[in-house]
Amino acid sequence: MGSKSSHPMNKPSQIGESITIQQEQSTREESWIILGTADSGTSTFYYMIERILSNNRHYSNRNEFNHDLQLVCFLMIKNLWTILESERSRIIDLIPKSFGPCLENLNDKSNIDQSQISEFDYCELLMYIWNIPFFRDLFETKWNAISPNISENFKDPNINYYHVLSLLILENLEELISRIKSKTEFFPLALSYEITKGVREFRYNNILVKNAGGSRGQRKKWLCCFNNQSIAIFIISLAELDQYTVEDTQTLRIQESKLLMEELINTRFLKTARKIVIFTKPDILIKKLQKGHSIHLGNYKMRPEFKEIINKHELKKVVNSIVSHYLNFENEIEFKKIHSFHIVNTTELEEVNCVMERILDHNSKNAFISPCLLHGYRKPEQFEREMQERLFWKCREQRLSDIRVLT
Ligand SMILES: Nc1nc2c(ncn2[C@@H]2O[C@H](COP(=O)(O)OP(=O)(O)O)[C@@H](O)[C@H]2O)c(=O)[nH]1
Ligand SMILES: [Mg+2]
Repeated sequence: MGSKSSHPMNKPSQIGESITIQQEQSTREESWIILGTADSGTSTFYYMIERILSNNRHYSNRNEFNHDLQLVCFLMIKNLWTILESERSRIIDLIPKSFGPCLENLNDKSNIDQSQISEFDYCELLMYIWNIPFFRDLFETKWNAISPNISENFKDPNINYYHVLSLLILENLEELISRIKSKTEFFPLALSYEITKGVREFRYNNILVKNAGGSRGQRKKWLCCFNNQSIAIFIISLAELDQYTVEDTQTLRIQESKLLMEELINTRFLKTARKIVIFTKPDILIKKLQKGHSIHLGNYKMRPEFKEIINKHELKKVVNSIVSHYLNFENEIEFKKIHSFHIVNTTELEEVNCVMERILDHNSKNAFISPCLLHGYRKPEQFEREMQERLFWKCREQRLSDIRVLT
């Protein structure tokens, strides 16, 4: 299965054969495996494609959404408490007494019963904390200082590896707030952090999809699920440019993912699998570049797929150099082992859907490029934030005129 000679498209074509090909493709057993280093976005991609393939694209009721929202807000605050450390009590002093029961569950040692989560209003509490005047500056300062090398900052033996990993949920704190404010449907669990241990799978008709945990310890279990894979999806975070691995404080994530990716494209166990590379977190990459991060991975020829990418903060150049760093475009033999690549914000169902359509169309090599990278594209809340920022700078520069608009 999956070998080139057995592919129906390789047979000489005959009139009337196209229908047979389609039928053959839709009933043929397929096995997909989703792999990546820890925090690359594999669980999120798996979660989204499970929703898409099982036609579960919307919450069936408000309670189900509320449960997931409260859970993610709870996890955000719990992890916030860890990074705020001594500043935590300063915040707690400002929280109204009515949030008392919520706060009790956030004690270091308490563990909340997930079935009861909807009885608490962690969403309201998170919004309250977010609106405390000094909170955002405090959070930004702390987060910028610790997030590049997160395990170096938490060497305390009482905080284990998985706890440190889950702190990375805070990367999406601002995004969660903006989605709550937008009052439109979204999937809170896609912004959450789930630790995958071992291999899990779901089946949809003839497709079996597997996801394996990506931390160093978990990777030992990968080989046992490599047999007869028709598609191997390798996930890489575009936002890892300034980060060190959670497993050790010396290795850059970008180096580790590159080595792993080379091993995977060359392993004989995946020789016949269609290999697809998916770059995640383009939205976080943009935020990092806005904050002044930079990266130089070498001079690569600009890929034609990237011509529509906006070039603010050198985004086009940065995306091109990260993608080229991984896909080794200068080495044609290696490059040919990769079927196609896509850039997707995995937390957006519609974007994952576009990628899925391309994966399901066995002949498509057309790269999906997340609209957040493209010229002229802005989500409404992004636009609002940008406008507020502009207004702020105009006020700072005292460039506001005294003209009043009469309505
Ligand atoms: N903003 C944003 N966050 C993402 C994206 N992909 C994954 N994440 C977040 O990154 C974190 C790690 O993702 P996860 O799927 O658990 O990574 P895994 O360790 O590879 O399974 C989670 O908090 C996700 O919500 C993305 O494209 N954009
Ligand atoms: Mg995972």
